Amino acid sequence: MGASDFAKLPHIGEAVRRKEDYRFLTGGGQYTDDIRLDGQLYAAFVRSPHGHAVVKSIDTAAAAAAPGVEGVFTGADVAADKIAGLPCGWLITSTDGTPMKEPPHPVLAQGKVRYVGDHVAMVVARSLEQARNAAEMVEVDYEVLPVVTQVAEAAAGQGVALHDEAPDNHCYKWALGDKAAVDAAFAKAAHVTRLDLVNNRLVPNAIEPRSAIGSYHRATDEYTLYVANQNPHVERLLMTAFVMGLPEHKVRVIAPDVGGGFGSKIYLYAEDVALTWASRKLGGRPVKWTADRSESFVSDAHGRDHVSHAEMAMDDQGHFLALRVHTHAALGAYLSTFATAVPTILYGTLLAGQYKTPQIYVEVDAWFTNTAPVDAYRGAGRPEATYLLERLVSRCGWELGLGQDEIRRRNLIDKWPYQTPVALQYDTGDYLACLSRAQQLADVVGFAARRAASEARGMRRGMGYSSYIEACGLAPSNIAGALGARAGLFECGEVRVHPTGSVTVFTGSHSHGQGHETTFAQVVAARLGIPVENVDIVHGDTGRVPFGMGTYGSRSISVGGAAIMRALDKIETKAKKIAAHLLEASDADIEFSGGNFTVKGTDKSIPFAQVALTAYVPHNYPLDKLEPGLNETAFYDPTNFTYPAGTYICEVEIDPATGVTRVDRFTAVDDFGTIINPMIVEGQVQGGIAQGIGQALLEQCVYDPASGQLLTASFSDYAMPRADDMPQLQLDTVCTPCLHNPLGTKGCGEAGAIGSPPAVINAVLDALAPLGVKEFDMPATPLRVWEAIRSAQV
Ligand code: MCN
Repeated sequence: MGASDFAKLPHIGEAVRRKEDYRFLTGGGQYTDDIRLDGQLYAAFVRSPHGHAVVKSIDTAAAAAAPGVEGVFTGADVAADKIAGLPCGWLITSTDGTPMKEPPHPVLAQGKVRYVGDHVAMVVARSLEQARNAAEMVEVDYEVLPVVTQVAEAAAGQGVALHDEAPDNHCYKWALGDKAAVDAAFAKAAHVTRLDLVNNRLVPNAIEPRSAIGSYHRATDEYTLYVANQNPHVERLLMTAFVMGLPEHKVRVIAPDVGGGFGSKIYLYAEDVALTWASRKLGGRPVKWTADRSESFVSDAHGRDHVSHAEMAMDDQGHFLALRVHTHAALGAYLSTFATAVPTILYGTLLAGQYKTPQIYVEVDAWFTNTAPVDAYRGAGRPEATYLLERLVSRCGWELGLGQDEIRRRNLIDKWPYQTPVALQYDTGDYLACLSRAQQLADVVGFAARRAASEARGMRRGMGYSSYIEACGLAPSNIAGALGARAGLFECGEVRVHPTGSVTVFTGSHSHGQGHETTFAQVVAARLGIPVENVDIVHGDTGRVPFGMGTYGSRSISVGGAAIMRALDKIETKAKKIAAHLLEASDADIEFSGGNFTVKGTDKSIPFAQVALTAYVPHNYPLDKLEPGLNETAFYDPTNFTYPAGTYICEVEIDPATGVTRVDRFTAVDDFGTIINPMIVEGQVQGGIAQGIGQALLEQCVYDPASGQLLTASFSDYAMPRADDMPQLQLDTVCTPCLHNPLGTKGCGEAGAIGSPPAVINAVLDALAPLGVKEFDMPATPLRVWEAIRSAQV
């Protein structure tokens, strides 16, 4: 079935209420911490209080003798059992052809700690309180070392070396694009716009903190790991093949209900390995750990943390000739699972944005710093690219005396497919339609009057644009492999039709807030012509789902959903053969529509449920030609990314006396191709914009540069966006269906977080321009805005 026929099916585009919400709203969800296994023990981790130190000795005697303690484990125990370090999933090759520096990432510290929160020891006891009390008794003798926490300092060289393997803390230098062509274009430019900017470090802060239970079964020599994770099959693969040296089939990873991830739960974390390993050491008793919020702040992978310089060369009409970018990216103390791909493949390739910039050259230096590891956080590389480009484009307009819309209009791509100079080929889109619709919805025409009204009240008002593009559904495996991926990027789906015609789908995608139980059921119900209630979705269990690559990069509907569509094709093909037999017609004459199999040109017809029953009660059945049963599995490896795009327009009002910035209006017009469930998509966009506004106005993860202490380690110091920080959003969509997947969908899960920060900051700059403010870095807290106004006036 083609994407255009698919879009016309019933249930597609319908705001079906979320099937999973009954469970969640009535307290029936089962999160990892809700699970209580027989004889379950509790772990507490001893974490480094220092940003950088030699571990001279660890005395575990008092802890081991404390009440209820069943085991105390250190790096020495892990090493004695030959548990390897955590692997990095993406190999980046430096411009000089050398591989990135890949220092060991131990499960428990081996002689040194490298950030506040680094794992030093694990105490396991009969109760959580006993484990925590005993953890306090572990005596660690540290020799404190100097730290380097800021990426700019790391780049400048501070004489602090985190790893012997990278004495200058440099992990790699990566580049993309034709440098000579870019230099030549700059040489003949009529105007060059330059910009320095910082992309602030963020802490993901999912509602459910990380949690895991490791459990070893002596009788079968098998392990089960329950874990709040977005990616159970990959977690299992990495843990078995790379870290513990176990056969994969001996380990089952279950990621049950998960309360948000936003990227922070894609990875294999040290705790997951330590718990699984410790359960065996303790005779098979399960070992549980759940992070408290402070622990999450110091130990979850953080996001962003870039320092960049960008330059745009233009002709005298404001047409872009070339873009040149240099970025310093922080990786933190160790390489997290996808850390190296974020500031490279997921960043540099997005720098064309929506524009016909003929030449682009980007260079990225990535550095180890004495901080928590940095990895994907909602958008992963694409928000950093969009922030840089959209800030730069608005500035180009301001410098040339062109409006933010005009500079964009002059440069927008208007023909597809479009090959960018940074490797991607956009399949389809209509960027101008998004921009025009956003302007209409945002009432751009009325802005001048609103600005005048604000000024009459002593306030400043500004409008900011951002026309983002992103690449979702990481693809295809062979190209990703050539770019350094150490895993495939397909997805797997199994469709099991039961004898009564109801269906269970097993998907390798994982839903942790995105509503897959509803939207995937809509896809299946639409294809089979059955009610949405008759379809159940199973995810997050390597013991039940054949295989999977998990959920990140807004890939689930476009890759996971496409795998299910492939399995449905196979179901339809087989079901037609069964129907042909029942209807005494040839296979080729059977049509399937609206849940009925019909002989072409006749009224002879039977329903899907009858075919399903026949498949399992094969009395009148072509047993000589066809196996009984109706159960099909498919793998789908996309041929390209999907490219959602849109224009966001933000209007802020600023009180110049206090620096308080309020987002007054926010308009988002997105193109997600065919939309399965507009209500869920709207929720995704709202959530993403809330996180983007959080980054732009409030959130900033700060390490003390002198001591390496995390200064923003709780919600008192790290401001998350709240309901009253959010304006009423004006949302709409434009639809150009994706051309290379069978649903026509493009991902929507990250768009809001990608498109919104530059819209907000461009609005702040627009508001403050009359006061002389030209530079501004996120977040626009009252103090920073007030200081910017004051320093512009001296
Ligand atoms: N959808 C649709 N029509 C489309 C596109 C998507 O109906 N054209 C639906 C999908 O079927 C799915 C939802 O929208 O139910 C999101 O789909 P998709 O864009 O494929 O994204 P994923 O499901 O792969 O989710 C991942 C994405 C990412 S990368 C982050 S980070 C993120 C996000 O989703 N983390 C989230 N949204 C989140 N939402 C919640 N509540 N919690 C998180 O941790």
